[in-house]
Amino acid sequence: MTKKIHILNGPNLNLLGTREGSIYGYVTLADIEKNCREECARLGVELEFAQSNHEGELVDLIQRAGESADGIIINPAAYTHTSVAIHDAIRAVNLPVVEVHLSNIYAREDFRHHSYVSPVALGTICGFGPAGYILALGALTSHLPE
Ligand code: CA2
Repeated sequence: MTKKIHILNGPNLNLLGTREGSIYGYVTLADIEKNCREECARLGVELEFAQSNHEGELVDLIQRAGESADGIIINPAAYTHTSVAIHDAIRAVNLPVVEVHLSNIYAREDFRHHSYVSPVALGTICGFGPAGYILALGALTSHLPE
């Protein structure tokens, strides 16, 4: 059966490409989605792509992925550093999760150095900009059983 991956994006990532270009670059979230769709077609996997500014909605999206997806890629954005709810939701769904950050969170402010998601993730990719999503797709699909 065709594998299905959900890519979830947290708060303010809808603003990508419109401001803070010196930190996050000039690529929009729509550009990232397009690149991910092309990569998924190449890899032969189905993709659902979503963004929310709301913690509870991200929890709902993780639970929904738990019902139908084979794996999750998530950029939890600021909730990375604050959300026990997202940590618990990832634990509960028992799916492989790859955490992605555009920036290198360890080269930034101290408050970004801790992630509530990393301990429940298969792995984390950070600092490679939008290419991180493509790297995560490769890492996750190669981890999924045939
Ligand atoms: O580097 C990443 O991908 C982050 O997850 C981005 C989050 C930040 O809180 C994390 O520490 C690292 C912020 C996303 C906000 O994106 C914006 C984009 C354009 C303008 C303003 C914010």
